[in-house]
Amino acid sequence: VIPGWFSEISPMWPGEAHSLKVEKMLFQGKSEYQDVMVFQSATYGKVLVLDGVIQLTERDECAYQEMITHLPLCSIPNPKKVLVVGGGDGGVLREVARHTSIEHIDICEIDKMVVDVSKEFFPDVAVGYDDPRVNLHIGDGVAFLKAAPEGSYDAVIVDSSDPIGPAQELFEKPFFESVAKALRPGGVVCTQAESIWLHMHIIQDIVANCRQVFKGSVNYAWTTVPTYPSGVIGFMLCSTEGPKVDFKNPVNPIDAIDKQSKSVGPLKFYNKEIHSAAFCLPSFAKKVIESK
Ligand code: AAT
Repeated sequence: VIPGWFSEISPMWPGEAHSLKVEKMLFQGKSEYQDVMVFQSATYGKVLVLDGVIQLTERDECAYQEMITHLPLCSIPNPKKVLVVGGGDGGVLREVARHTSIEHIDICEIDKMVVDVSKEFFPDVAVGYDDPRVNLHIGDGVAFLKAAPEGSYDAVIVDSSDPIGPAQELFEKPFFESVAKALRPGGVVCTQAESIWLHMHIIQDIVANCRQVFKGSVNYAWTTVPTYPSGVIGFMLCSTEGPKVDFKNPVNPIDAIDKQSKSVGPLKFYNKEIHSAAFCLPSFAKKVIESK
């Protein structure tokens, strides 16, 4: 550990630790679920850390939040009702709200401290909460989905932390089964699905489970996020039985919508070329994912 630097150390990426220079510590607290920390970094703006793991930095959060949101929402026509699981910082809400077709947004975040801290330190991210279509539920996403009415959502976005700690069950088959039940026929889910460089074994399990649960299409996409472990992160994109969803060829282009989103500024990362490119996998990953 280097004095004055934050190093992200975890058994989920043994033998390596990405470090950021700390300019100023802004918040350190302990919620019912996890350690919560915010610091000003020298080169990535403010950083939100939960249990020692970076959740977002101001500089690169766009890459993650835009992709996890628009990959699913641009893949279906006219999304109206969306559920976000996790995502307490509000960044995914900000992105969902760009879609003018959306009528109702539920968010189920387990930790109220994440919401409060984000509103205090990350106003450009937590701006997502300002949209009147947003309904915040504080609670466990697993329980929320079990109780959700059947067939009610067009899309579910699972913006979850890593599977050590409160998010563990969000990576397991029973959770995917309740997601599938809560979606309408031909509805879509996009879940945070870790790194092809570090977590091929986890990805393999997620893919195997999703192929059993989701009877439409099952795809893996990925993006670059410099402050996430190994610099990349992936998403599992699946659809339920019903109208076919071709994730690689978006049917709901964001270009027109983007020009309208004056309050939050234009998209910084997502575009239609990067949407399709996100599904191109390196050979080693393709071999494992497509054989599952
Ligand atoms: N958008 C920032 C990126 C995140 S945030 C993940 C959120 O999921 C956290 O706010 C956490 O409190 C919440 N969470 C964890 N478990 C649950 C649960 N069971 N139900 C509801 N919300 C939950 C993800 C960063 C990925 C990091 C990659 N290394």
